[in-house]
Amino acid sequence: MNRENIVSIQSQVFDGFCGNNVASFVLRRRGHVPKILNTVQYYSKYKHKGVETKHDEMKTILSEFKAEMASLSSNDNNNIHFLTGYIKTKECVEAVINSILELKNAKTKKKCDHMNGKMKATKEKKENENGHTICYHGSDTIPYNDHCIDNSEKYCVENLINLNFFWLCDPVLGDNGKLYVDKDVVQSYKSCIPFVDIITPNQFELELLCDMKISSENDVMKCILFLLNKGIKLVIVTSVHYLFDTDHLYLYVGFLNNKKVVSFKYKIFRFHFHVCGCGDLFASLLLSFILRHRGNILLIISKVLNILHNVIKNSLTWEELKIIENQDIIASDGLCDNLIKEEPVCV
Ligand code: PXL
Repeated sequence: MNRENIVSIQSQVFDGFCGNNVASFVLRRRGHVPKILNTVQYYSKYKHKGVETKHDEMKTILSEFKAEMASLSSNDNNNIHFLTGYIKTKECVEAVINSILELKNAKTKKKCDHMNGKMKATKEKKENENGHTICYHGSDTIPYNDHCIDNSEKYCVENLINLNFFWLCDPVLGDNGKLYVDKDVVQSYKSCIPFVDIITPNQFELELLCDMKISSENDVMKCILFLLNKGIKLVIVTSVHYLFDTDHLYLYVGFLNNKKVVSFKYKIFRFHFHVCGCGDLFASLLLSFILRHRGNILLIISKVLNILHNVIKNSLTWEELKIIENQDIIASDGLCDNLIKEEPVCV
């Protein structure tokens, strides 16, 4: 049986929409059953008053999850997907990283044991049948999906990341030059980069992770290349603004294809809407589309941007994202209106 375990580790607020207040609603409304770990319980995204989950408490919950995953039969395909967002302290980021890595190692080991068991059984069966040994070549590849019929087959998300286990890390650090988390969290994220599968920084977060100021497309490309070289499979820079074009934001996506960097950009109309939570909405939608739609990552990003655009457009007269009121758009396939088309970026 294929079981989906989405673990969303983010903030929770008493009032408003950010972190898990967005992700838990979005994922459930789209038919997932996420496991939710709240890193803080604040009054709101603007008033960081309240309680912070201690790293030991986070470890306790994650250890229980690890034990539960370990107790399951290796015949069951327990897919695990981590979605991480706002984490306030270095100790908590490190507790999360360690748990993700332990689970990943345990899953890899279980899979190997399972394959070895299968190989042994097949070998014995063949020996019994034929009286001699036949070499068995096990396959551990993810099957192609029938969405991959267009000529962008090479951009299929299932070819870029292992859909049985991945970590989508939204490295929530801050925006527009302002940090929301402890300063030393930046270093923790830098050290976990090699273990992340998908990363979704905004411009400020990208600058912090790569120690570089971004003022041109060339700078963005240098950062994307830096992250890909460290081992990240899919880099999505969610919002870059340039002084020469204040009416638009740019989203960049980069990944490796036959060891070459492939990069595309999306030119997005810029609403004058300065409400946090849009990044959280983007990341949770992205996770859902990757799992449910699969196929061409460029099309997935277009659909997610389309939903985001419509939710923001319908929230403009308020000081908050209208998540509940736009639930049908959030649950949709993202195909209404015109999709923003990607443009190739030459590196
Ligand atoms: O949207 C990012 C975010 C998440 N969680 C909390 C925040 C913010 C941004 O301000 O304050 C608590």
